[in-house]
Amino acid sequence: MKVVFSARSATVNLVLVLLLSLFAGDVVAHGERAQLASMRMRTVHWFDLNVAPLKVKVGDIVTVTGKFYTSELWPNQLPSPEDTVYLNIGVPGPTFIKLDASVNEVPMVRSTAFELGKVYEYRIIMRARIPGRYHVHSLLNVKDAGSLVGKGTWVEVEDHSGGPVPFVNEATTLTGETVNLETYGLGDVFVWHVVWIVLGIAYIVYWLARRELFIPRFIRVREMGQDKADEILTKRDFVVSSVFFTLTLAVILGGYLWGENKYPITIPLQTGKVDVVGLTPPTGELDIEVESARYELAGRSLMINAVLTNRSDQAYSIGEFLTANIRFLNSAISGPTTYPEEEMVAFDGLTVTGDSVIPPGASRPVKMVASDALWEQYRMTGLINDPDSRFAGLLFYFDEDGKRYYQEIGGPILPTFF
Ligand SMILES: [Cu+2]
Repeated sequence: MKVVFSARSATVNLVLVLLLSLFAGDVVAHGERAQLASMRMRTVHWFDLNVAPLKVKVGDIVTVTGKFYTSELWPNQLPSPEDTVYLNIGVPGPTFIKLDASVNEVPMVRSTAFELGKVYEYRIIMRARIPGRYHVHSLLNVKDAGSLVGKGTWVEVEDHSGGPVPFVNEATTLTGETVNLETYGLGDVFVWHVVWIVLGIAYIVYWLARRELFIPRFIRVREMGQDKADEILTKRDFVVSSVFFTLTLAVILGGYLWGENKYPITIPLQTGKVDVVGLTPPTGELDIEVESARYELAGRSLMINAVLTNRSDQAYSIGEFLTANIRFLNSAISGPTTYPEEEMVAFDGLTVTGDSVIPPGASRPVKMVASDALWEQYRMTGLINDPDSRFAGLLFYFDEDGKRYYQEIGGPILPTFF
């Protein structure tokens, strides 16, 4: 095959790319749509998310709170948070400073492990650092599985002009020294980078001057045979290489001694895990047995047939189904539960056929339909490509006093194409 590069084809390609860019929408998603539908549905159910305040100046505090439930239908092929997991915030770059975090009121500066099927309440306190408009996500970094993100909330950060005090990012070390974290040790970082880059370049320059770089030598060795490879090494090559080798070892040792001398008191990065106990979800006394579930591609809806048995002495009303960060609300039941900035909410997304209210002592077959264009918008249609077609989500229901209960429901799912 012959590849021709001509000015004409380059122009045509350029025009094509420019034309394509006309059809591209705004890029505002940060992987929240790209992740596999099954991964979003069956890993972490984030809820009650709140980010406040939404408009701040550099140096101001922003608090992120929320809860999540670790799915009992966690995909088999995905490493589980029962091993190692770290709670963090997903924003583009170091735009905030994470000051404090807690999970179920346990300080969470390090990694931890989460049991499946439990509820965790978290709080992250951070300080705005760089002006801009950011989609702030809560996220869990699960070891070997990657980041699992909650939904985003836009936060606007203005520069601190007009603020009461200039922005400072200082910390007091254990030895009582106050350091500026924006610049601390930065000079040393630059110096050491330069030292190594210079050494590396000098080595390459020597071989450039020899007019024989790596690939020609490699080819020559292959032609001569491995056993004669030593012949292409001159005495000068040997001496220069030895000097570089010795120099490298000397710089490593020198750097170590210099570091010990400049920073005599250090403690290693702490890697131990924090223990936290998960909470049991408030299920009330409602048994839910999922009989079947279907995903209707054309109708962008998930249909769940279940038998609901109320063993309490109160009536329960089905108010919400939450999956993949999308909230499907039953407008007949759920009151003003969301805060206005919340994204991915289908206010009329959940319908319950029959009756949304299960009287005390009753056992009823119920058909729940979670339907909205959000399925399409958030690329949940990829569900049909899953080799392990199952769904999961949280079902929220309320007793007569308006108290909220919830539990996870899930099971196999069948797609329908008409
Ligand atoms: Cu985002």
